[in-house]
Amino acid sequence: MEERNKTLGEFIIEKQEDFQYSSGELSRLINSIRLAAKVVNYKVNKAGLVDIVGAVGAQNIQGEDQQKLDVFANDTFIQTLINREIVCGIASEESDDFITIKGKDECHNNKYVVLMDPLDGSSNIDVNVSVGTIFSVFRRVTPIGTPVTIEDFLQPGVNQVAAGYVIYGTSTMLVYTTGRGVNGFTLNPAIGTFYLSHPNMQFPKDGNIYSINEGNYVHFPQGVKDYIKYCQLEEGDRPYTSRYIGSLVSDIHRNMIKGGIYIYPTSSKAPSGKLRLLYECNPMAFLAEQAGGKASDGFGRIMEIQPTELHQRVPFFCGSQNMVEKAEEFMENANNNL
Ligand code: AHM
Ligand code: MG
Repeated sequence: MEERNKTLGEFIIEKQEDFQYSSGELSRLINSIRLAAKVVNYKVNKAGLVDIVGAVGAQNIQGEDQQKLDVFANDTFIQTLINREIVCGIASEESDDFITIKGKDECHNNKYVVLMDPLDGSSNIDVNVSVGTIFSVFRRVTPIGTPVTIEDFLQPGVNQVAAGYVIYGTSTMLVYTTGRGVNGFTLNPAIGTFYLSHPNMQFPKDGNIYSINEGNYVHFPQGVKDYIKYCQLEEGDRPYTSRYIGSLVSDIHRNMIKGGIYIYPTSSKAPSGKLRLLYECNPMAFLAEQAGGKASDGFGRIMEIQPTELHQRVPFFCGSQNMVEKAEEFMENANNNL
């Protein structure tokens, strides 16, 4: 019989067997994300065809209420996770506060919370550029059977049990980790099945791509300015090349495959940076580390930051290990010279 790639469903079952005593909840959770991703993918793909990119509350030509795609993605992921009764709480970049989920018999019996950015980079939709969903999973810290509290969500990234992203690109992929490496699955849209296409993804130790919004250059800290100049210097394997889509999932995905660094630093315009620790940086940091890369706030490990609020922003340096370490060196030197 001809060998074919494993499907995501088969992969999940196989991995579930590795955890002999686990209840299968995490597998079911990944399964729900797979389903929601397919629904969102379908809508994202139609974005250019139907009149869907308008503002919330506006009406389309048929007189129906329009829903923006990021709102649609948010509702789809939340509804799928609620329907399947797998998580006890959800926090989303789209909502001010977290949601408590009761589950069967009005009890709070599930043990996982999910934090997500349902459609990151959504400003790119209008111009047909790839966007993504990012998710992060933690075991709750408060007792099972009680409603979740903010404590369950404000956990450092090192406590993550799973994280991943979906990239709605030239093809749609789901890339995730449960702490045993990173695997990528590509959707076959004809039959709606994800196939294992990128087993054991690895960030090259070095790279020659730097990804940063250079339009903000004058507002960057000195260490970042110095690092950019270093990237541009003609020496050894430099100058590096610059690639910036402005869609975090796409920029990280490319750099993970080709080798590179993504930076969203603090600036005089955004003193804490732009990206959110809980919905964007922690999950990307977990994936990066699991793939042999590195994620830092310029001085220390992203995943060791103790969050203080749900929508906290942090500077983000993520990518090939040697490149991130070099950027950290520049940050430290600039600080020492203050
Ligand atoms: P969003 O969560 O509002 O979509 O913003 C996050 C996005 C990232 O995907 C991207 O890397 C970054 O913002 C781009 O920001 P900028 O346009 O300032 O370069
Ligand atoms: Mg976002």
